[in-house]
Amino acid sequence: MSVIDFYYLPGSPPCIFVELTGAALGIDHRFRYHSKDMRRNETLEEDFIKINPQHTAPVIIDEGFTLWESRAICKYLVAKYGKEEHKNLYPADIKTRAVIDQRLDFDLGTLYARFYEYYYWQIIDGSPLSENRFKMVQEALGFLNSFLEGNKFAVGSNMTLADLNLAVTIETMRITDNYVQQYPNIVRWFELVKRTAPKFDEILGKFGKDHSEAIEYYKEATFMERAEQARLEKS
Ligand SMILES: N[C@@H](CCC(=O)N[C@@H](CS)C(=O)NCC(=O)O)C(=O)O
Repeated sequence: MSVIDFYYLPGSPPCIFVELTGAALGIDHRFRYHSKDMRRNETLEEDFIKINPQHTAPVIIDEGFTLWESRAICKYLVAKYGKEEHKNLYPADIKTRAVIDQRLDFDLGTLYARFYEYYYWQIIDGSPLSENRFKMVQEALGFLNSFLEGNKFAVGSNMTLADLNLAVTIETMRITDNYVQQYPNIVRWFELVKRTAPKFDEILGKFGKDHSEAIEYYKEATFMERAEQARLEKS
């Protein structure tokens, strides 16, 4: 049985999406985990930059094939390791697949992107939380709530990669400040994904703990302040 090298960052939403996909495919036991801790600037180390010049996690190396970007990784894992019973995660049907891609792109470019702009900048450079940015998050949540109207899952009646990806974003919002509660379709759907996705509670439980620890760490000094500190120590 071949191993899949999995470079991840504790408390990172895109890494958790890959982990959930691995569990849904029943291949998570193949993952050889390499933790890269941002708090120690480990993503900027030379060995990691050689693997991924963009220095982001997740990254997988599968039989010599290197890939980063969580959505690309998850599609690859389904294509390579999905058995018949896993095909619904990213089915071959062109239209179904196109709508799954739409939802994944919606998360990448709108839902998670807006949450990132709103929430993570306070950790990156100390910017205060902005009312206007929060409104953009609320608008995106409204979009998701409307996509779920009349749909069991994010795309039709089966759980797909779109559900795993979106559920990680929603969980990240839930553990930081639970304004998601105001969107009834999201609440109903999230509970269903939680019950359906293998190892959801176990994986997300660990994620919550790691995420909170990272947030606490950056409360003392922002990411940029710490990066500058590290740069001065090196010079
Ligand atoms: N769009 C990328 C985002 C990856 C990303 O930004 N990862 C962050 C952690 S959440 C990271 O590795 N940051 C460390 C760095 O940029 O050095 C994906 O979905 O994989």
